[in-house]
Amino acid sequence: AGGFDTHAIHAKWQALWAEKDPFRAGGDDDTRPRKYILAMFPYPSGDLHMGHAENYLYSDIVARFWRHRGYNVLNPIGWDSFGLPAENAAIKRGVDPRGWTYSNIDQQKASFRAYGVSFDWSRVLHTSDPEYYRWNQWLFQRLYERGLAYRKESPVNWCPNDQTVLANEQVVDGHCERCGALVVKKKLTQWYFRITDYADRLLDDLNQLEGFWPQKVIQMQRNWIGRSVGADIDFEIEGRAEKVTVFSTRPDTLHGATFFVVAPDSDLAAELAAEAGADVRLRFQDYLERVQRESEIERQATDRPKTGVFLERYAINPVNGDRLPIWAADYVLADYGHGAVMAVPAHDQRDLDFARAFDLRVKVVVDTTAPITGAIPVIELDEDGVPVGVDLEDLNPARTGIALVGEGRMINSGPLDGLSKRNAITRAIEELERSGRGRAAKNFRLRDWLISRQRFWGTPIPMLHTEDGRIVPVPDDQLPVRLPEAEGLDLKPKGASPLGAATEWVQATDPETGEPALRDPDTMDTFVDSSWYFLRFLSPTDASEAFSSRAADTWAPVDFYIGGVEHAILHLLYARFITKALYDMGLVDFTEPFSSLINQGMVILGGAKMSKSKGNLVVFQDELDAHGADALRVALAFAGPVEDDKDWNDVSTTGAQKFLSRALRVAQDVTSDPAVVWAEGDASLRRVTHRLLADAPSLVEQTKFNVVVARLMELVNATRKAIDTGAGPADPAVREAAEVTAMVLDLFAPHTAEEMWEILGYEPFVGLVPWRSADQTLLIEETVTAVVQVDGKVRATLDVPARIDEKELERRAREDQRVVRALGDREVVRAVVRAPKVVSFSTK
Ligand code: ANZ
Repeated sequence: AGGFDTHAIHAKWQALWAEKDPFRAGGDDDTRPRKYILAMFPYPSGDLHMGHAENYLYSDIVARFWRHRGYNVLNPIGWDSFGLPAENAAIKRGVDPRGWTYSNIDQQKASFRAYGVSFDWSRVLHTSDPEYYRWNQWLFQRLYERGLAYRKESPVNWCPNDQTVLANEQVVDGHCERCGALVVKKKLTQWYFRITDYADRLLDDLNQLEGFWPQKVIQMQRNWIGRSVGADIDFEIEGRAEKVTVFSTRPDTLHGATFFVVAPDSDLAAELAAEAGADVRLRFQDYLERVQRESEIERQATDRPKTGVFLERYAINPVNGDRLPIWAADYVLADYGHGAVMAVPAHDQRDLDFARAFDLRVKVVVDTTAPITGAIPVIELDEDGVPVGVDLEDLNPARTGIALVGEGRMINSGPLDGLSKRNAITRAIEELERSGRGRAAKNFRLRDWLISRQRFWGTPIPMLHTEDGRIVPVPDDQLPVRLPEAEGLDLKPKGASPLGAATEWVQATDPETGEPALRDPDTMDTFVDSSWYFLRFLSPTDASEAFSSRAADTWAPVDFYIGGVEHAILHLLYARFITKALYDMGLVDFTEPFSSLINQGMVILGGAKMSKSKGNLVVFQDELDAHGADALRVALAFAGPVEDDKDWNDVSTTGAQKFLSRALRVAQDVTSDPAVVWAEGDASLRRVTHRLLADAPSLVEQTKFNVVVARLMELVNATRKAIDTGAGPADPAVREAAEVTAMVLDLFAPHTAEEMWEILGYEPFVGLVPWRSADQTLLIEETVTAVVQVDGKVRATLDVPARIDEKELERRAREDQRVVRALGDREVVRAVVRAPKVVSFSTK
C-alpha cells in the first residue's frame, strides 16, 4: 500500500534481527538497571491465534519501551509443551505426541519472528524437553523431602467414559468438560503438593500485590483460598466411643443447635449407618449412590431442594445435653472442615431450609431485633432504642423461612445471654477451651494440589515402588526419568497411566537395596511445569541446577507479567506457592513471583468469542499475509484499552496500514541531514513532538498503549502539515518529528520504525536507541486570547491554553463574572464555540 513494499520491508528487518540478535538480554557485566518482562508462555496447540497476537504484542511494547529507557531487558519465550491436546491429537492419528508438539512449536516460532516480537531467542525452553522436566522432578524431590509432596487416598473427580481423573476445573456443571459424561467421585491414591501449608501466606501476601495486580484476580484468589475463622467443637455420639468434631464459624450459636448433619460420602456417615437398622442402611446406600453422581457445585447450590436421610443416631450438645438427631445430607461436604456440622437452623439458611423440609426443631438464640451499638440496625428504632413495631416472634425463622443471620444479642444461651454476637463468639471459644470441648480453629477452602495424572505426555513422577511396599525417590543423579518412546504404547485413556504398560520402562532398581522396583506410572499435572518456568529462563541451559540463585537475585521477580484472566487462580496460585516453597529452601530471596500483573481482554468478533466451530475465526496468519505484522500490531494496540475485549470489527488493519505509509512518507520527505540544530526548528511542531516524548512514558507504564498510538498519529499529521503548508521539509523540526516518530513507533510497528530510521540516515537499530528527553521549555503551555460575545457584543477576553477544547472553553466563558453579569437572567439559547479563539452566546 501507498507505494511501499510492506512485505519486503518486513522480510528485510526480520532477516537482520535474526542475524544480529539485537534483543538479547545483557550479561552479568551489564551495569544497566534491569527489567524482566514476561507474557505467559504459549501452549503449542497449532499456529498462533489472535489471542497470542494481542498478548505478545503488549509484552513486546513494554520490553521495547524499557530498552529505549536504558534498561537491560529480559523478554524470553518458551513453550508449555506437555499436556492433553498433544496426547489427544496423537491418539487420533496414532502417532507420537512429540511430533505434533514440536512441529507446532516450530510453526509458532516462525510466526513470532514474522510478528516482529523482540524476544531473547537464546533462552528458548520447552517444558517437554528432558533438560527442562528433569528439574520438575528435582523440584518434586525437594518438596518430598520437606513433606510437601505426599500420597493419599481420597475421592477425586472421575470420568467413567475417559477413564481418567479430572481436575476440579475440568468438571463443568458435573460433566466432563471434554466428553460430556457425568463425572463421579472415585477413591484413588494420588500424589499431592501440600499447598494448604501455605494457605495463610498465600492469602496474607495478596495485600502486597494490591494496586499491582488486577483487583479481580486478587479477589478471586482470596475467595479460592477462602479462610474462615471459628472453632472446632467436639460432640459425643450415643453408642459410639469416639467423639466427632465439627467446624463452626458461629460457636456463639451452639445453644441453638437442634440437629447434626454428616456428609453422606464421609467415612463417618458410613460408620454411623453401618451400626443402624437394616432399612436405614438401605436408604442410606441409595442416597449415597445418588450423591456420588453430584458435583460439588450442585451440592453447594442454595436453590435446590434439600435432601437427606435420618440415620437414627444422636449427637449430644456439649453445652446443654440436648439430643441432636443425626442426618446424612449432601449440602455438607466430606472434604471441608470435618465433614460434619452442628445445624443451627434459626441462624443458618441452609440448615433452616433443611429443617423446614424435614420438620426439625428451630431454636432462636440471637435476638436480631435488639439494638447493637456500632452496627447498623436493620430495623427502625424509636427514641428509646426499641424497634418500632417489630416483635422477635414476627421474625420467627420457622415461619418466615428466613434465617436470622444478622447482628443481635444472645438469648436462650445460658452464660452468653445478653452478649453481642462478636463478644459471644469470643466467650464461647474461651468456654470451649476451658472445658476441653473445643478450641479456636480456622479452615480454608483451598485443597491440596492433586498433581498425579494418568497420562503419557507429561513429566514422569520420579518415585519407585518397591516389592515390600516402600516408596523410594529416584536419586538426583539418576534424573531425568525420561519418558519412553510412545511407539507401541496404547495411549487411549483406560483408567491407568499408559506408562504402566511400558514394560521395560517401569522396571527399575531400588537405589537403597538393589532390589527390583517399579516406577510410578503417573505423570505430573502440567501446572507443575509452569509454576517455576520464569526462573528457568534465567539460566535455561544450565545442566547443573534448575536455576541460578544468583541470576534469580538479579533478575527476578518478574517486573511485568501479562496473560489471560483464565489463569487468575490456578497457574498464578501455584507459581506463588512454589516461589514461597523455594524461598523457604533458601533458593530465592523473594516471596512473590510477579511484581505486577495485567490481564488483557479477548479478541472477539461481533460481540462473541471467536471459535473454529462458530466459523467466526479471524486467522492470525491470514491477517499477517494480508496486511503485514506492523499494521496488525498497530491496529490491535489502537483498538482499545489493554484490559478490554476488542471486537475485530473495531480493529482497522487498513487504517493502520495507511497510517504507517504516512509515517514512512514523512521520513522520505525530510530533506535536512542529521546534523541539524533542533533549536532552530519550527516551535509549534516541536511542541507536538516534545509533548509526546514527555507523555508517552507514563502512558506506557499505565499500559495506555492506544493513547500513545493516537498521539503518534497526531504527530505524523502535524509533521505532514508542516512539510506541506508550514515550515517545509528542510526545517529541523520536521526531521526531529520524524526521528521521534520512528523511535516511539518502534514499540508498535518495529519494521516500519527501522525502515524510517534507515531512511533518515542512521544505522540500525532504532529498537536500541535511547529515549530522547523532552525539552521542558517546549512543554510550557502556549496561551491565546479568546473573545466572548453575548448577542454580538464583546463582553470578555480570556487567556486560555492554545490546545483547549470546545467544551472547556465554553465552560470557562460561562463562568467568567463579566459574562455572568452581561447575561443577567437571560437564557442562552445558542452557543457557538470556535476553540481556542471565539465563544458567542445568543439569548432570547
Ligand atoms: C454452625 C453455624 C451456625 C454455622 C450459623 C454457620 C452459621 P464457611 O464460612 O464457608 O467456612 N460447615 C462446616 N463444615 C461444613 C461442611 N463440611 N459442609 C458444609 N457446611 C459446613 O462456613 C462455615 C460454616 O459452614 C460452619 O459454621 C458450618 O455451619 C458449615 F448460624 O456452624 B456453621
